[in-house]
Amino acid sequence: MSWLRNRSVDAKASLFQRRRARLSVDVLEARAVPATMLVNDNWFLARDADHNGAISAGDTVDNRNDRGAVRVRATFGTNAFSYINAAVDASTDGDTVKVLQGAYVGNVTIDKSLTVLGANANVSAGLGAGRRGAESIINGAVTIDASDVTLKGFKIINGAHLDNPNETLGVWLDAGATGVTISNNVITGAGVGRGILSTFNGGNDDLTIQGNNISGWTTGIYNQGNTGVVVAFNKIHDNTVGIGNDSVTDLVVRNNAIFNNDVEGIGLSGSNEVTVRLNNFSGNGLAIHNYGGGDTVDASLNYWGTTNADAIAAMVAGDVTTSNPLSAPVTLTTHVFSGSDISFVFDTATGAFTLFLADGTMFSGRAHLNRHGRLDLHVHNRDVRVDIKGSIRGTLTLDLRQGHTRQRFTLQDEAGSGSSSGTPGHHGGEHHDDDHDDDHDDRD
Ligand SMILES: [Ca+2]
Ligand SMILES: [Ca+2]
Repeated sequence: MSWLRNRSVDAKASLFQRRRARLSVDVLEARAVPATMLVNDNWFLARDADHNGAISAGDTVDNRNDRGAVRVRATFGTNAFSYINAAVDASTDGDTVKVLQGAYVGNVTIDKSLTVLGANANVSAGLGAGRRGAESIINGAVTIDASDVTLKGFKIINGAHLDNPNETLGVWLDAGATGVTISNNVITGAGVGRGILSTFNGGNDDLTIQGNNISGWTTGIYNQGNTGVVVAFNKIHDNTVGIGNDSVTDLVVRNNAIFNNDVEGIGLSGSNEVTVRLNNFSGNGLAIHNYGGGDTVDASLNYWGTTNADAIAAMVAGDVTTSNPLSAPVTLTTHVFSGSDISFVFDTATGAFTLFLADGTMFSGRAHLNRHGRLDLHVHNRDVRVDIKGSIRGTLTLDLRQGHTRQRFTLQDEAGSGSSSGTPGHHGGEHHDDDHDDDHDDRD
């Protein structure tokens, strides 16, 4: 009896296992490996499958017509296309569209969660730009009409007039597109329109604009009604307004070069939780204009070309605090550590530091960073002695002695907030460290 029962149980178990096995196969099939689609403007016909003498679906094509490019080979109509929109049509969420060097005329619409890469995807065009190779040039407007889209490494010129927002645009974020990253692009207008426009009250939250060179627009970047916007490591210049912000919440503008914008570098109205830090401002009508209706803008720790308080005050309008102006321009490797009104600005490449104490005392000089990323710094003048110890990759401790009083502060690396994924094309590697905390969270 027991044998029978056991056999019966075993039979059920094995049937169950078979079902499970089949189920798990189904799951694997549903989790298709993300595909990569290639786009080129000048494919070479390597094998003419249908012998029609022209590039057609099913033919093998390669990119030997692109001088100096790494050779790729693909099947036309399957994973090789001549138009970006055709590659998007053939893709599913999570896929990558790689657009090879060349000229692409006409508007592009990205309506799936895709990573869309131009030829310079890994080379910054912004602050501390790398050496860019031949570009993937889009002459027209790019509409992003899906969440979690990455648009990276293009040269977008002129833009185009789009009927729906009734604007000339380089990149338009359609309503509801969240988690979008626009990085390492050159976005150049012909003097009108917006380089990057979010939809007013369109919920374009968690937007990252990083490593771009944006010029030649009425407004370089126009954020409208979104929450969680990071604008970092860009060059934003020669626009009427560099960055316009209406009703934006949680905006970080950091490590940008913002220059020669006719009316203002940054304009804000009705915007809250705004931090403008570690930027270089020069030659703008106004550097920052807060038109009101929102919080005071925290614009401490920027480089204004001067540390003269009156001269800096003349560069801003509205409620803007401009404390602790930097005495040297921000570079790609400038970090700021802060805690309890104390700020320590340090350039990992040059060792230049400036230390701002809460009472207005300021020290500057050079410090040695050892190859393990540890800093051990002693600063003193007649009245004050400061010892800073710790890792440049996260936390520093600061001991401050003034006469008989002694205080200890913990300073956090501010760059951990959002400016990660960095600075592709940069070899210093410091900004990868900024990812550390996020990576740790992912593992948890
Ligand atoms: Ca053919
Ligand atoms: Ca090409």
